[in-house]
Amino acid sequence: MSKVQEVADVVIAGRAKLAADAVQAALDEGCEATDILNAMIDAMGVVGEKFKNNEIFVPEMLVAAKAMKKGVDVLKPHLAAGEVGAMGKMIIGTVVGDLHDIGKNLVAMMIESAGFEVIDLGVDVPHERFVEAVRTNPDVKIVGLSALLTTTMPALRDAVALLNQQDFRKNIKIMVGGAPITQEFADEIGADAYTADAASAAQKAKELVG
Ligand code: B1M
Repeated sequence: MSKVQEVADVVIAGRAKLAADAVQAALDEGCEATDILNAMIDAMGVVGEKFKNNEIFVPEMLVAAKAMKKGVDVLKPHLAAGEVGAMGKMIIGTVVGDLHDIGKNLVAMMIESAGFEVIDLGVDVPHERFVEAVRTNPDVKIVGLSALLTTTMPALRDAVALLNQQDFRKNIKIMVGGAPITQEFADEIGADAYTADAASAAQKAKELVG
């Protein structure tokens, strides 16, 4: 079995204690960091399918997420490249009611490696916190909002609506993403940009401030 496949299996099985070693072994064998990352993202897709089919439940999803995080910690230095802060500041968070943070963390990591200073507000972020964060960081250029549940799409809409009402709106760009989000939805709610994955989020962030 390939070392990359072993990483995927460790994540699917939620074996958090083995994840760091499995990723390190794949790197030592010369596997590309992005291939290892993509294998872990695909593994979370498998976990999601199993959950949907009632083969596993929330605790198993949770340990898979923990395993992925341990793996990403090892990968991070191999993925990050840019000079932190050179491109400006970005605020990012997962909207209120939503606890999913792996995708948001990957987006933050890739955007940081594209040269931005990232202020991460975490998960379950009330709309007003996004506004407050811009007020305390008036030099912020981009606000990124993540939503992973169809049930938190309305929260994303409301958070963007609140940001759109602010006097500082003309100074910031709003970027949205997450599995249920589409370009059409982003346009409908008045966001400036949507991207489907972390790598294109970093690319888009550079375009938005360029
Ligand atoms: Co939850 N969960 N979960 N979950 N979970 C999903 C999302 C689900 C699709 C699983 C399924 O049913 N197949 C489903 C949602 C269904 C729906 O909305 N239609 C679901 C559900 C139902 C739930 C609960 C309601 C379960 C329950 O309690 N009964 C519950 C909700 C809790 C809450 O948030 N209030 C819940 C809980 C959890 C855990 C806490 C156990 C755990 C999260 C742990 C954590 O994040 N720390 C969890 C997990 C792990 C998942 C799955 C399996 C994996 C999510 C993930 O990390 N994916 C997920 C199934 C799946 O995704 N297939 C599932 C990997 C990650 C890299 O991808 O987050 O999509 P993703 O991020 C991508 C892109 O979306 C994009 O770039 C990222 C990187 O490429 N992106 C952006 C994300 N944000 C962006 C922002 C941008 C741009 C791009 O700009 C700002």
